[in-house]
Amino acid sequence: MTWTSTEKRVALVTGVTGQDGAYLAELLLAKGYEVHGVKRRSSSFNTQRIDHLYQDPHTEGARFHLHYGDMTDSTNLIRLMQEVRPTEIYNLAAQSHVAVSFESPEYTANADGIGVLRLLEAIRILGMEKQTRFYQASTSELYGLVQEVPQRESTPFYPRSPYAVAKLYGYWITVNYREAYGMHASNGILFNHESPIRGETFVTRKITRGAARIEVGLDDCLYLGNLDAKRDWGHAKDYVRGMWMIMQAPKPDDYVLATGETRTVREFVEMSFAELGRTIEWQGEGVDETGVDSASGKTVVRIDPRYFRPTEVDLLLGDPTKARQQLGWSPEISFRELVRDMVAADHATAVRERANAGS
Ligand code: NDP
Ligand code: GDR
Repeated sequence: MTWTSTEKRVALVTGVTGQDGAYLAELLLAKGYEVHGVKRRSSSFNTQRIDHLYQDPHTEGARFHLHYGDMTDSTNLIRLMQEVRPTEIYNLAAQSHVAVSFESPEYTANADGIGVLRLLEAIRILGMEKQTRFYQASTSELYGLVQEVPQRESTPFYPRSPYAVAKLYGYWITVNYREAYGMHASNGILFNHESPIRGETFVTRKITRGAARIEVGLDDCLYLGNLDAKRDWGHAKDYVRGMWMIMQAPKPDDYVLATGETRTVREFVEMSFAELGRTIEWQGEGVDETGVDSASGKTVVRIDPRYFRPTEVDLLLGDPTKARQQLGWSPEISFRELVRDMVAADHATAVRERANAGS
């Protein structure tokens, strides 16, 4: 299956309302694709991240379309696929919060695990195995309990949460359909990637938003869980470019996308406050550890054990050599630029919110 430059490229993006979905839709539209996004019905607006891409479907030449759908509804997915007949499917939809997966394990398994099977089966039922390429949003969480550092494509998996176990199924069913039916189906094993539009309950955004709100006086303190966890954090813009590159490879395969650097949550806190001109001093130990703003002497970070997970992933550090060598992918945005980008955006929002609160 090779593409010619005159062929119409039609992408179906599940999870289009999420962080990666929004950046990927933007990228694909810029490349001339017709983009169909799948969004869930919700009682309030859930399209804030893609509102700037909206095109009135009545406009001639509109290339961005939204459809209602859900990863737990196979009839819906089959019908959507039949209607859109995508040349590329990016499966980004998932209950993506690791801590939440301990609260809703069955739903997470259904959406994140069986959901992948539903999409792959839809391709098969419609006889589109040779026309449609498939990307599965796999994750560094698959590595879980440390087996090898840095983690690469050959590192054994040891998932540590219902989320990671569900994603393990998604990973292997993608490999299996590739081998069984000759489909162009690939896994991107992506390490953590963040941005100003990252969900507010993931630790990076929670920190940059919290620090910004403390800076402008909207909040006093930020409550966090395990400060010792280490993550390989990159910028989502670099990673959606990597997803697209994986899909353009002549042969389907599985690739790690990572920066090759790792930092603790504690370091992320320090860097974020430093962007706002503050220095954090750590005092105490364990659940009594606090982060004190050295200029004012105020405690701005405390531990809340509620944010500890029943089983934790202590250390993630990826080796993206294969993606660099075979795809020519490497991240372009540094860790410092990532933190700066996120803090600047959250600071601007906090300043606006303070002004609104006062008016
Ligand atoms: P987000 O949580 O920001 O977005 C998830 C998207 O999935 C949202 O659009 C959400 O809709 C949608 N969704 C959730 N459940 C369903 C469902 N049952 N049916 C249809 N849509 C659903 O995640 P990210 O953008 O950060 O991540 C994208 C994908 O990549 C996910 O699969 C995630 O697990 C994976 N991943 C992410 C990494 C990261 O660091 N960001 C790293 C590795 C993998 P709604 O907006 O309505 O909630
Ligand atoms: P993660 O991201 O679990 O790696 O999954 P998250 O930002 O939630 O946690 C990273 C680390 O920070 C620790 N932590 C906290 N986490 C949250 N959310 N809130 C806190 O208050 C807090 N305090 C400390 C966590 O324990 C953890 O060690 C993300 C998701 O995007 C997944 O979908 C994706 O697959 C992986 O990244 C790669």
